Amino acid sequence: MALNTLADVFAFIDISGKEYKPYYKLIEEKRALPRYVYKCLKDEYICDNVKDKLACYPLQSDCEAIYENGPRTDGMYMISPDGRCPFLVYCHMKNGGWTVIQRRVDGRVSFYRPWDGYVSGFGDLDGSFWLGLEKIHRLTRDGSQIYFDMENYDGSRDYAHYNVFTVYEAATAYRMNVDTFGYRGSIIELLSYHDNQKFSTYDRDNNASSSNCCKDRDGGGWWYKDCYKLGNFNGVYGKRELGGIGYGDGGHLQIKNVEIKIKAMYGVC
Ligand SMILES: [Ca+2]
Repeated sequence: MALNTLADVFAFIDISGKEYKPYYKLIEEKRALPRYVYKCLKDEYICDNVKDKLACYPLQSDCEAIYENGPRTDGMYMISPDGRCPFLVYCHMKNGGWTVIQRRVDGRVSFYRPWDGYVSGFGDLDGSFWLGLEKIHRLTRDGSQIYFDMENYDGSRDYAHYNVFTVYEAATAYRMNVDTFGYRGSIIELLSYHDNQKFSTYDRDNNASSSNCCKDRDGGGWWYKDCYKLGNFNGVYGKRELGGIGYGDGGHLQIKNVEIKIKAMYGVC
């Protein structure tokens, strides 16, 4: 039995339809499913202890693997990239299954968050959210594509697609590596400006800028350098000036909505 969907998980832990609903809400709002699943498995909340059970009930490693195993519907799925603690993600099943790591569609979720928030993730997987650096690291450690899907204020769309993207482990302050090989996009290539940068938040300034890119520019956490080109996607929603969501290319270009998604890379190196 594969635990790909929420329904699979709840079937597995044998919760009736009635009891299902409040926990579903809990998952959406508090991201509390793993702890609850473990509890139901009569286990401690220690990832290693669950490993054997995960092996018995294998999770898929990402949205692409789920896609290849059948489900083709956009939505929330349970994954484990490495056999360790499973977590929920939002999958875009167009073009073979992309795992969404960030989305901005409204101002209901504040992205001005401290380091710990950016590490563990926050928001609503159905709405605006940041998946979390530790999860992004686990998803990209073996190399990943990354796709930025941007909606401008005039309704037009832009994109930027990289074939090589990795986020390193916590000890490196989640340093990011990007390669421009095979870059495709409707905007000029800008992410390489951030290559090899550590992640910064307002309470953890890991960048070369003499300013605090987050505090001074309302940035919500990024692989800032001095401070950004691509981009300020975790900036203030709806702010149409410096500090708002957007990117810099000799000036700050505002965008309304953005979605960032990843998929394993292969056949490009
Ligand atoms: Ca700084």
